[in-house]
Amino acid sequence: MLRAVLLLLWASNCCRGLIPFTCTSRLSRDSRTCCPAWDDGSPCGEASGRGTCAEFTPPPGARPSPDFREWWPTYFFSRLCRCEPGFRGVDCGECQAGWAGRTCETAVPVAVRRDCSELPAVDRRNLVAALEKAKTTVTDRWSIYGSRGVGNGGTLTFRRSTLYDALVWVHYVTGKPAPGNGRNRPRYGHQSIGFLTWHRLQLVWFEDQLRNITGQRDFALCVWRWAGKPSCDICTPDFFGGSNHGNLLGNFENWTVPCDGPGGPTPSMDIVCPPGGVNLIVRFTRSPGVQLPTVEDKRQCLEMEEFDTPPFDTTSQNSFRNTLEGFVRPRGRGVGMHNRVHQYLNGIMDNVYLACADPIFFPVHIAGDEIWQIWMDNKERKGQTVSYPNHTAIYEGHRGTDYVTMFLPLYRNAYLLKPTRQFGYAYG
Ligand SMILES: [Cu+2]
Repeated sequence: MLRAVLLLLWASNCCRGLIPFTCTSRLSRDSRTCCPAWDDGSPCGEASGRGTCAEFTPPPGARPSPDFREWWPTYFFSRLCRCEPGFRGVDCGECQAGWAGRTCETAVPVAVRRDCSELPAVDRRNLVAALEKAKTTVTDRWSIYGSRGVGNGGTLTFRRSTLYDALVWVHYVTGKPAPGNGRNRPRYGHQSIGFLTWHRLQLVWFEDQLRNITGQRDFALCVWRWAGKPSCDICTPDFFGGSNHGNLLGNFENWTVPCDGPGGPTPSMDIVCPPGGVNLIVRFTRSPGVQLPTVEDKRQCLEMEEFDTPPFDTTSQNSFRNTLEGFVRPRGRGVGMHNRVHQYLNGIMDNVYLACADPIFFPVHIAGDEIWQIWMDNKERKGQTVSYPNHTAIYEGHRGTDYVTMFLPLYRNAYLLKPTRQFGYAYG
């Protein structure tokens, strides 16, 4: 009995990295190859023209790093599937978004992210049930990197986890500062130009996995359009959880926070994911201390001319990305937009490492993604093309040519500027 409990404690808490389960066998790890066979028996479906097993290496001159996040994904793999147009997935076994069928020949409608506040009760229940399933289902698709700290190149260990906790882990480890000591050195996925692309991929990836575990091909999360709201109207016991003297009430009130043991939510990369999250550590709160961003805040944000500006960090001025992320507020004091919503919701949502342990993270970020899409549409209407800046000041992991850190299949930051329909969703 004790042994079983200890095993459970260890299995659910020890350290975690998001790697396809099929690629964590000794064979593929030692060969540093992640080119699983598709249905036709050939790696990456090569015999059916779906993809090829291709070489991925750090750029010429890049120093090898003990930090597994740097030059993603080359710490783990030097060969992965590169899919032909129309196909995607770790083994090129899936169709490009918007297409289905064995040879991806049938067009299918994209999923629609609707307004959370107007979602009918039946759809609310369906959405909550999908999140609950993700929180409790141990994924057979993904495993979590389980070696302690950085620089353990020879002994890579992997663990299983629930789908939701795997995603929390990815955000957690991405939220730790990037290697190096440069001025204002950003975290991966935050505080710099890759903020929007990283989170777009996170949302796309998660919705994709939710479709997979629920079997609902058109499943989408919803958008909580927070700008201009007087309060959180979806923070109710029957939706994203109400407030009960600083704790969560109703849905998700029993959810745990992985990786939040001693030293977990700190910049240290030595601690990969300390124990925590086994007990019912209720750390979600809904205790607003600030106002949500206003309609005027959103208008000013959409007015920004440039996608991002040097030095591409939290000090960037006249930058759409930095204004939307919320480090600057054009005509107001303090933090703005996205950062302000995190502050407003408080609790674990105000913790850069573990914010997405609280499922309200997703509708909050989806609203940011929609504002980005509106900004892109406005640009297009004016006949202006937006391209991902190419500048020497941009840090590793945030450059247009870098693969978005910690996600497989691989996407380059610059690719994520494409219209959302290319990624299988639209706003409604
Ligand atoms: Cu956020």
